[in-house]
Amino acid sequence: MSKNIVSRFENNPILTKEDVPYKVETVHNAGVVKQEERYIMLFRSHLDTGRSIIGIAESEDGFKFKVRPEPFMTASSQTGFAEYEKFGIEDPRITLLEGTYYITYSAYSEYGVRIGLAKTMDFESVERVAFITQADYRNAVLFPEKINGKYARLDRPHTNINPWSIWISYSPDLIHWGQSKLIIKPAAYHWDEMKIGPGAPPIKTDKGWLNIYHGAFKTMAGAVYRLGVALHKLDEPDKVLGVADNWILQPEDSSETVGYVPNVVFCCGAVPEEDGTLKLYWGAADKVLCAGTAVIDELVELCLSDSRKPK
Ligand code: BMA
Repeated sequence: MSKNIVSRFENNPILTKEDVPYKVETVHNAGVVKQEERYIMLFRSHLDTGRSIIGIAESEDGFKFKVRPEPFMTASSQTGFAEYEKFGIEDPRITLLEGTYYITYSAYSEYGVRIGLAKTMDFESVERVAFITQADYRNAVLFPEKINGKYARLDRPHTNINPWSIWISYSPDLIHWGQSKLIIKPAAYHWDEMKIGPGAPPIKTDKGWLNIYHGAFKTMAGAVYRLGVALHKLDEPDKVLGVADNWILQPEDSSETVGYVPNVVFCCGAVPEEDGTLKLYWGAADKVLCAGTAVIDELVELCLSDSRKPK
């Protein structure tokens, strides 16, 4: 059943390096939002140094994107930010929160990887706000509204003791974060046993917050990255109502199984539509960008009916 839960767009990949008017080696992990009637995408590209920058593309239908002539964000030269972004910026996620678009991204430097927060009102200019973690964290996604008077986020810290898991934290101002808790752990000898991390920013549904996350499974030929879903209680998102036992998408098409890093589908964004579907975007094999659709109620149902314990 889970195999067909996501329908791939027939003309995948939707974006490749050939579509980018400046020199890049890849187009992959991307955050996407719908702004009035247009879709805005922020996507990661590797440069030939192996370091990453973030480009911007626009679309009317959510599938056919046109890339703007200049990148949207590159490693900062601003005091306070530059020394932590020297090795590049990766994997942008976008959340519309109180009328502002917030962007979380992974900032790499010799000191490790940490989460940067930036904001824009219009996707014309962008302003860095702060680093919101120390090293080593990746995959931070903001909830699109305050919950019980606080901002909330999911993220994934690194540790050698426990398999890398999904945590929640809260903040009064988006800058200072605390009340952190581990809420979902990889399941032993399962598709996501090696590590998991948040994917798209949480999507509000009647039954809870839908969390589309990635999970990795170690093989003799490297890790296989798949996507899964979990549901969190609306007014208490650290309570996980269910984690779907099976993945919703795995590498199958040749663009997903062969590329820069084989066997990867990696999600940083999904757009809920008024008709109850969502558009899902994933970096395929860390080389190109693919898209598909799913029915939100079906994803929610998987979390509730075919679920396993969160930890
Ligand atoms: C993760 C991140 C992602 C990447 C994935 C597959 O650890 O680095 O940006 O897409 O690995 O290589």
